[in-house]
Amino acid sequence: MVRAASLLAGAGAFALLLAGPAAARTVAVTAGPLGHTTARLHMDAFFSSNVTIHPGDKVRWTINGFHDVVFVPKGKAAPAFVSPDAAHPVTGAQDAAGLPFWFDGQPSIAVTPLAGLPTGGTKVDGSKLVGSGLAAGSGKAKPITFTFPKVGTYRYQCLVHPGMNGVVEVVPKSGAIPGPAKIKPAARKEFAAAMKTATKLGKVKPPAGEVLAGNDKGPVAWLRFFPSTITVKVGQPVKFTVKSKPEAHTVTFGPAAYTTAIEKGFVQVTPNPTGPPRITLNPLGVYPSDPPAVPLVDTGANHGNGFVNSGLLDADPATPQGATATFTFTKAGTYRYECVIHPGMDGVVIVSPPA
Ligand SMILES: [Cu+2]
Repeated sequence: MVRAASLLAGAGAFALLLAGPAAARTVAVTAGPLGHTTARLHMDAFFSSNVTIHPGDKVRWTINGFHDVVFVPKGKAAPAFVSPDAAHPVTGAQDAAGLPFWFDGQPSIAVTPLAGLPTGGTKVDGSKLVGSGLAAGSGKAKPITFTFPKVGTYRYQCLVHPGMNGVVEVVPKSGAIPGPAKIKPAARKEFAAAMKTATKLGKVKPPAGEVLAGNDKGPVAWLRFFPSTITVKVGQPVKFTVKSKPEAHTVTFGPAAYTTAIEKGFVQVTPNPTGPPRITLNPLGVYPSDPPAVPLVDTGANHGNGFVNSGLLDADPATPQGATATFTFTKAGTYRYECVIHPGMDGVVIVSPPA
């Protein structure tokens, strides 16, 4: 009632009232950036993150990036995006020299089915978890549409990117809701603010001898190494750090064809005759190339072809992996590396002879 009364004071409300009982509407939201951004800049946000609709209306999410849309009922914990699956150990993980990697036989890293697969139908009423699932591999995700039959406040999130949240407010039919003329500019305004933050974050300069993997804040996620080329001497350590949430990265050295193949097959879907397919992350990408206690020393010939990998790194204390990896190089040369999670997130370490 308060809502309706206060709206009567505004001219906009008058127009809404004249429109009378409208047919069910579909409101558009984008998961990820609203259109084009600078290369290597991504956004872990919904634009607009807050929409208001009437019961029976729909919201349609365009998925721009690796995101899902998951409504968790109030009071229930959100499922983790990935977890170790000891029942399905890694098998057949061999390096280019034909030797098994240390993680052969370790648990596979599985995407939680609730995060990876469509769950709970397309009606959101707060009674159960409803999730869009993810587009596996490099396939582009289809838009997802959910219907909201009941008045209420429905919070949702992307399980891949902690902190990427949104709200769908469903107000009674008597309550006014913003029309298309307001919705698009609101999303554009949020996006413009995010672009401003991105420009600032993109100017980061880490201390000498260090590389920052990504730089995130709020909706902004830079999928870049800062700096992307670093020069060190033989034996001088290079420290790679993921300082900010939510993006995870890897620092993966080796021949381009080899590391690119890991990147292309980063999300693996295995058919399962007794249930939904299993979705796992490529063990060659997520596990460090060498056991955790072994320093990452690049000789140019590791594992038969120069493969040295940090494995997953992130700044989230809730995950088992760390946020830093330090590499040293025993020979002068140019060493290319990439993050096998994010295509195009590449860098170079130039190693000069010792002084
Ligand atoms: Cu990355």
